Amino acid sequence: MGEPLLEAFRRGDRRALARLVTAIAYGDGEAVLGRLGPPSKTSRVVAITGSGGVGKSTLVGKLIEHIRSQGLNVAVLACDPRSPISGGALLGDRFRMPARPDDDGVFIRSLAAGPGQGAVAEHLDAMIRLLERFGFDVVLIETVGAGQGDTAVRELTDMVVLLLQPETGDDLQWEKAGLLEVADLVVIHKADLPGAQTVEGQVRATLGLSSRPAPPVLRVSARSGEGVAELWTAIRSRPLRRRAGVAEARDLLHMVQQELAARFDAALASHDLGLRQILDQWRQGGMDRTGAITALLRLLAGNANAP
Ligand SMILES: Nc1nc2c(ncn2[C@@H]2O[C@H](COP(=O)(O)OP(=O)(O)O)[C@@H](O)[C@H]2O)c(=O)[nH]1
Ligand SMILES: [Mg+2]
Repeated sequence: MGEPLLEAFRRGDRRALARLVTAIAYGDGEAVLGRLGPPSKTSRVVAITGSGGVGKSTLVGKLIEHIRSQGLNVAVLACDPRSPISGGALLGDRFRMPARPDDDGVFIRSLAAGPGQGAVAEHLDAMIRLLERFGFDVVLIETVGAGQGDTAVRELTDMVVLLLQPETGDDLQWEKAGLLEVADLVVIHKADLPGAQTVEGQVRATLGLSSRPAPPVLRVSARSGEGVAELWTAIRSRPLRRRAGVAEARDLLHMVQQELAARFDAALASHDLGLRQILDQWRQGGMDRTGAITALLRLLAGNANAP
């Protein structure tokens, strides 16, 4: 990753940001974070989760408008590219330009979530930290609440907002109970539809059975705008959960990995005797995995004046 690109990013160049997000999506960009240094401010990272069709994208669109009206910048990572963010006057649909392409306070990226959902979560972590370094006040993650992935999303974000909607069939009640476990805030969405009150009652009853303190339950409609401001107030009033230290430690690890790779290359290029001995032993089966790793780490640690 070239230094000019990083310089442009530090200057706040959005094309540089877009390129770095792409690099991270392809798994090439994680090392960049260490070189960018620690973030100058902390973003509020919020997952908007719920099954397909519950209105996540539409609500995210509304939230963007509301957050912008508060004078805050917002980035969105949509992990469900099948349903593009289309809500609100601010944004067009996936194939149109946003209604205000000049608005530098909004950044939206759809992430292609193939069958390998795990990889998405992996890079999501790096992307969130990149967006934080760019200086966004708020980072919204739109994601389908699909069981396993939920815990990963929970760890990466400050809070998980779970969307439920009226007219959910009885067969989904169990699934709902599982999803409720990870929710920091429950939104009964599409509150303009009949049945919202019934679902709210069911949700509160289920939450009442749990031993942990019940998360707030809010009724919201992206369509009518009801409850959007209240939702943002509820989101904003929660303490940030992510532990910044963990992310910084990972950046440090990436820096160490890069340094080791550089020293390894230098040792190879200079036909380093120690390296050759290790490689010979390893090849001939004279060293087990742990032994070889330890020997190589010792050697590279000692080559301190390499680049
Ligand atoms: N009645 C009603 N429909 C909504 C509301 N929000 C979204 N929808 C509709 O629900 C459908 C799915 O919305 P979308 O945002 O794509 O859901 P996602 O798959 O969760 O991202 C669309 O047809 C929306 O127009 C709402 O507040 N009320
Ligand atoms: Mg969607």
